Amino acid sequence: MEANTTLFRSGHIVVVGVPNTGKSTLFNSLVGERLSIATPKPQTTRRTILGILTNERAQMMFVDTPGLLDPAYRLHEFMRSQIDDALEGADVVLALVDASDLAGTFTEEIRSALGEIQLPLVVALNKIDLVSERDLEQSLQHVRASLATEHILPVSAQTGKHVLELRGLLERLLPVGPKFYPEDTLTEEPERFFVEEQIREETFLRLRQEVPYAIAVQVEHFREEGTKIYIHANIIVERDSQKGIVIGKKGSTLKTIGKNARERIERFLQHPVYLDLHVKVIANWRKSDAALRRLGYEV
Ligand SMILES: Nc1nc2c(ncn2[C@@H]2O[C@H](COP(=O)(O)OP(=O)(O)OP(=O)(O)O)[C@@H](O)[C@H]2O)c(=O)[nH]1
Ligand SMILES: [Mg+2]
Repeated sequence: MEANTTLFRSGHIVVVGVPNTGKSTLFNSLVGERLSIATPKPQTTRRTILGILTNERAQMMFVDTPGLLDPAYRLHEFMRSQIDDALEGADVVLALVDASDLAGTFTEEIRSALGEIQLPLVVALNKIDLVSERDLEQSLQHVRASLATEHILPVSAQTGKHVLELRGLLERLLPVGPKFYPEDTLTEEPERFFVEEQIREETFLRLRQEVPYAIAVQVEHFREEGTKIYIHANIIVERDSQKGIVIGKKGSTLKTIGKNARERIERFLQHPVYLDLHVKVIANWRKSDAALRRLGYEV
């Protein structure tokens, strides 16, 4: 037996919190790769995403989830079930609250939900770059007084402040366990999924009000053609009027979305891409089980 051997740790760290608290931004920062899309609009994330980080001591399987919400559509029920499923497989729960909006993100309902968690619980007060030290101190006291967990950390997912400390703490809280994935595995999702998400992110950034919420993206073809990867993708909307908005005057909006999305995808795939984007209507897809299944939201 070697002296001084520490046991290898592994497990799922599930990131939860109300919409827009910065879960996906923090998840990306913890994993060290921009795997999950993050935008200023709430309810950006629709399904769980796995991001794996392996070092000599541990394999950390981070799971990003959609923001907790009251389901208004079948799509929301899918999002809700994604959170529940993720929590079932969790070894550690990382709950986010927004330090610049404690009242909106650390509600009575959230406090009682967190109080019921039987697993190691870490609460990250995110967006500390937006608040004064005095306000932060008060917020920390409030959160400490409301929850039994001793693991409460201020962070900024955006600037990276305290993210390494947070990662170290999460690693120590994992149970002893084996390596589930080869060391260089980053995720389980296929490349197509990330392509769809990057196009969807662009629609969230470009389009206003309800339109992004009525959008799904589906890659139809993905193949190498000469020196480029040829991608044919459909932007799905619910109504003809939304189709007009996505296309824009003389196609200008779709052109901008396409150009920006292509650049993102090229960075992600590290390869030149030809992106062939189309807009299609599937009437009320958010309410139809059959359409949701077709679009990869298994309900
Ligand atoms: N100033 C500041 N902004 C942040 C920080 N973390 C995230 N944000 C911003 O907050 C917004 C929401 O971030 P997301 O990571 O998409 O939040 P989310 O919790 O994943 O949101 P949903 O997927 O909609 O539930 C984005 O505009 C981020 O850039 C932070 O530490 N500081
Ligand atoms: Mg998100």
